[in-house]
Amino acid sequence: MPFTTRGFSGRGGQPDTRLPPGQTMVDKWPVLSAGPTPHVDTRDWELTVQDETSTDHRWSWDEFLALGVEDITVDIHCVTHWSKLGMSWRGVSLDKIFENVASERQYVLAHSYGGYTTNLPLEDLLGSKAWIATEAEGQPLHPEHGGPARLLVPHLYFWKSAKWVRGLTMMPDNDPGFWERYGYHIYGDPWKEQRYR
Ligand SMILES: Nc1nc2c(c(=O)[nH]1)N[C@H]1C(S)=C(S)[C@@H](COP(=O)(O)O)O[C@H]1N2
Ligand SMILES: [Mo]
Repeated sequence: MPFTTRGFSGRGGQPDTRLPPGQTMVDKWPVLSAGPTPHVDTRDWELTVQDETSTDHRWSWDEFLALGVEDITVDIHCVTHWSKLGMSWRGVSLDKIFENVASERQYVLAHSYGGYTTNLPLEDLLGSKAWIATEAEGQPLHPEHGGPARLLVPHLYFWKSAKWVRGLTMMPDNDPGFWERYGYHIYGDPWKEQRYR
């Protein structure tokens, strides 16, 4: 058994019932990046949401933090079979971001500094299920882990949690992002083992 009997403070009960099929627990936090780590200064950082209007929604770093940060404890599951349970994070809920966005479009393409993209249904970003995280385990997010800010969508495989996020584009269709075009599952539910197509 890969589990230990230490306490876990996150949602959803005991570690064994919190580990999706085919996953193994890790203590160390692996780094998985498809390319080099972009180094983005918070003075230059900007988040944009692009919808069907011609005007983008934009937040500077300070404007973004002023939306309100919250602390959450969640489990994360990587498609390469590791899970890290009970991670503490700080970030801005996507509900706050989308409060001021009125779009008819039901899908989102998240894009990152460095060019990475991933697609998600809008409803998976709303309802206190997803954040743009700025801290993990009590520390500002290390650049390798997506600092200064990354998407955090813990109920889907971790490739959906775009590191170095810089924008969200509203899409009428569920167009695939970077890994999805290479054969990763279009949705990526770890409890249904939606790893590859
Ligand atoms: N911008 C960007 N985001 C990314 C990736 C990437 O290569 N680039 N990799 C994804 C994958 S496959 C995983 S498992 C997680 C890894 O995050 P970590 O390096 O903080 O563990 O980031 C996801 N987000
Ligand atoms: Mo991954």
